[in-house]
Amino acid sequence: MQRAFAAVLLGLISGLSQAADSIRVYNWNDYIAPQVLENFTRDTGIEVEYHTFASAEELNAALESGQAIDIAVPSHNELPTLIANGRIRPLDFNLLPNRSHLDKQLLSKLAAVDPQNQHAVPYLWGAVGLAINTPQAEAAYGGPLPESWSLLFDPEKSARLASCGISVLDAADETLSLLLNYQGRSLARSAPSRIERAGDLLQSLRPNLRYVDSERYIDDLSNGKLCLAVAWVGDALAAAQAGQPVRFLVPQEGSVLFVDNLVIPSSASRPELAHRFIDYLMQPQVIAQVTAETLYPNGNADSAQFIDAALLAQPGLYPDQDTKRRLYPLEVLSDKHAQVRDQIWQRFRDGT
Ligand code: SPD
Repeated sequence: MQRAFAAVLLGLISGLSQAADSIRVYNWNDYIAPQVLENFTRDTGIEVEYHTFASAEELNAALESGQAIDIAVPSHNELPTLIANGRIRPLDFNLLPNRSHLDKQLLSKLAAVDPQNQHAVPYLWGAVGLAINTPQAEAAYGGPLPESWSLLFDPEKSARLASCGISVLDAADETLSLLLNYQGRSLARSAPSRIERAGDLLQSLRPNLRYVDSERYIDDLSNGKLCLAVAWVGDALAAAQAGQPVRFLVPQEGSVLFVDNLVIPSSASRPELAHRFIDYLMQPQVIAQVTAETLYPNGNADSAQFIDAALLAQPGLYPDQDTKRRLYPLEVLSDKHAQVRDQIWQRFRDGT
């Protein structure tokens, strides 16, 4: 698959310890233009040992593993905990002249989770929604589909779609937040007992789901093997680009928005080279290339001129005003809420 140039290394062979000028990068799967990494090495002489992860949990495990990581890409809601636990370093703005291209409004919103934007640079962002293979889903459902999360969260409705394949992201924050929002509540402000009841509902949906996974669904959507998937926007648009009749829907009840950020972990062994990597990605024409490849919007105010007009106008990529009104940022959870979330999620994801 063109987008999924899979995990692991670019430029270095596996097992080789970090060379004189090399950095180790941990990014989400399908979240880079491979050409950009090659160009970075060509232009700077810095090799990139590139790893991917598919869930926030995997990233946290890597950050806690003790290995040196020079660049990581956590979502905005993870930043307060990473900062409080000393897992990421303050950035040196003097080494980041291309920060001037970043969207100021986005930076001011991010300052709520990263005071004065000291630790994080917005990379890509986007909405969560439903990726729907309309012909398959309507055939299984028996008619037109409501533009609603009930397609998933109402057990009777999702049972009707089970035969053509439903998947859910391995993303506890997103899924629980969406379910509570569908129920008219907020995950961060709900009592643990209510979240546990939401967990029971999730568990009751399990027989209707093919799997809980954030990587496999990209290929399956693109090959017509799923008719309904909870999706991050770019992954859904990739299926449409692959020629499937897949649309990306932000349901009427609303949905969550995430901002993923470039950060330098405390474990970094080459922080100065990590700054060069971040600054390289902040060049408008470079991040435009990443958006074109991944189909995720970026946080760079000057990049639009480098993005093909047809792509910019593609429905869903940059949400329109009406859709924006229905989006709310992924919530930051207290330790207590995070604990309840983890218990519910493990049971749900593993189907136990
Ligand atoms: N293909 C993976 C894209 C990752 C999108 N961001 C995930 C945000 C999780 N909170």
